[in-house]
Amino acid sequence: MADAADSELPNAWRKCHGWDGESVKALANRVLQYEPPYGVKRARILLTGTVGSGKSSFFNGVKSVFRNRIATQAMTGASARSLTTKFRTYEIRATDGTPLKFQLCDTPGLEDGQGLEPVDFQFLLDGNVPDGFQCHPNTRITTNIPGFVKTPNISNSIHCLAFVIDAATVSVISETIKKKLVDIKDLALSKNIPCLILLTKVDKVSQIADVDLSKVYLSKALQDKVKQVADLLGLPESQVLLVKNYCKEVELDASVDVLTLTAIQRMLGCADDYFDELASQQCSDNFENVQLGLQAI
Ligand SMILES: Nc1nc2c(ncn2[C@@H]2O[C@H](COP(=O)(O)OP(=O)(O)OP(=O)(O)O)[C@@H](O)[C@H]2O)c(=O)[nH]1
Ligand SMILES: [Mg+2]
Repeated sequence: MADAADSELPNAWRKCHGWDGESVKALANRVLQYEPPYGVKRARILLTGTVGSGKSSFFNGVKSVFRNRIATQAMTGASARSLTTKFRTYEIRATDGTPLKFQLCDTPGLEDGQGLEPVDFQFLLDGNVPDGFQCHPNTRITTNIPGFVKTPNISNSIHCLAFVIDAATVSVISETIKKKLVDIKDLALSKNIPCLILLTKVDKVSQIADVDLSKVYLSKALQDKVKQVADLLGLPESQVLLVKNYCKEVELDASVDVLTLTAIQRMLGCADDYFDELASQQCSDNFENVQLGLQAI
């Protein structure tokens, strides 16, 4: 049940091509056909954000679309501390078992005074951290962690960073967490890694979206939340994508899938921009001084 007041606008504040099963199929097909450019094997997207914002649920939602059933592979739930404690890289497969050309990397939620710090993201973004790495609340990621990937290449590194933010709690994010988020964003941008925001739990802040998810872009409350979270992180509103994760549903829902797939599509577009930028740098630098050479795939 949404708790904030909401009102329905006469016109949508963002375009959407449709909310039915056909729209899901069209969007899913585009994602199924996605191939990264320059012969890169796959795009890698890192999910970070506050505790309980829906990072693991988002991966489950993406898997659900392509498995045609509600998936619960990543553990999810409400807890004061991060439920996810490991760095996990998830592959998504089509119904015939073919792996899609992107991976989602899940991380523990950012906490006040403990947990992951911006400095850890240096290694997470560069691809030094192995899948399954157990994060410890008060220990930094260093070159001494077990399985540290010493010479990561483009297959290990991150090509798009998604901040997963709970729309219902964005107003009460502490200054410490806000600083962590902004520092992580600045670090990613310094590496030319594009950043997006997934604004989750839209059903909790908009009565309109709660009753009919296909009306998300008519919700005044959500339009305001998008502005608020874009300001919080210093990113353009166009980089904020609305998400409603599966939490109580037992069947797939086309509107949920449309939002999930729209977010994935934007992430893949961002990853392609990253590859384009890297390729153009390689040309201008004459293949020198580029840490992650595309030719190293
Ligand atoms: N109503 C609603 N609940 C959601 C949504 N997304 C996630 N949840 C619920 O929020 C809780 C936390 O979700 P998780 O996916 O575990 O969040 P997380 O970011 O992975 O959390 P940590 O790993 O603990 O940092 C779960 O109870 C989910 O069912 C959403 O879009 N709407
Ligand atoms: Mg989690």
